[in-house]
Amino acid sequence: MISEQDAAFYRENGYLVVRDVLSAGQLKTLRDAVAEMLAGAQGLTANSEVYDLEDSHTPQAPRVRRLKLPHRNHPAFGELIRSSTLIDLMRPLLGRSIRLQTSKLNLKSAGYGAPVEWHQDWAFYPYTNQDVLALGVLLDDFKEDNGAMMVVPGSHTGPVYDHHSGRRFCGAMDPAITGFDFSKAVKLLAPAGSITLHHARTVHGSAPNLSGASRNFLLYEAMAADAWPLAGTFGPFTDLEEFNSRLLCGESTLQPRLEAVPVRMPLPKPLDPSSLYQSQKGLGHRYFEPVKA
Ligand SMILES: O=C(O)CCC(=O)C(=O)O
Repeated sequence: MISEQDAAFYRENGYLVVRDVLSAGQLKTLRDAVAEMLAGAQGLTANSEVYDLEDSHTPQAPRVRRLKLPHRNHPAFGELIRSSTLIDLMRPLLGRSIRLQTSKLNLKSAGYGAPVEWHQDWAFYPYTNQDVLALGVLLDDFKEDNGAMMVVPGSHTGPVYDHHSGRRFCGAMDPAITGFDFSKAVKLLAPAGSITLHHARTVHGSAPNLSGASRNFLLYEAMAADAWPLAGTFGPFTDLEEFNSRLLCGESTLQPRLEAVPVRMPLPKPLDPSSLYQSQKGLGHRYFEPVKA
């Protein structure tokens, strides 16, 4: 459980780092699961339902930048998000009824792992209320030079910034257009096994991994169960049974809680909406330079 002080820090700053949550044994299980999933990328010629590939990927020398939907594609990740360890961390921030939206595992490989341009998750998925967050599990140490995630404290209380380029949603904030001051960002440096929580409106991003070791980061997106999606959950909302199957604790409701929160719709869709990295290629001016292969 986190303390009342931790919850107050999260409410004020829009993020929280909880150090050393997972045991060495739990970390090993998760790292083994990553290795097991990665073995399936050998021979791939294009992105798939499970693998998001670096631009420099070849079938003989696989380079994966994201494992998609790890909670559905390996039991270790599905079990972790339903464990009381993670649920107890989220309850003080989201209330007693929590739903999972989705999960992803960003693999920043040594020397080239792809950057993630500045963005607010809320720009991708606005909800009827803003009790929405991402919980991140550090599978490796987050260090100065390995592309640790950075957040801008307090930005969750500001506007929802334009994430469009050429009038099309690209899932990234153009530094030249938004004029946003990224110098106030802080790097979330912590050992493997620590957990980060960031509010859906918090501005965040990360540089490429220039270090000699991997920086793997498992992310779950979760929200209060009475928050209903305004822009679907990566596709139109069609299936109540599926929606309710993602309840992690507490009760589902047919009465969304409405808050007066700023919203911009993530439309029209990116030309290639299959991945965050592909969508962000539409950005007019990049902040982080990817490493050339
Ligand atoms: O992996 C990272 O450093 C950033 C993750 C993120 O913001 C995302 O995947 O939406």
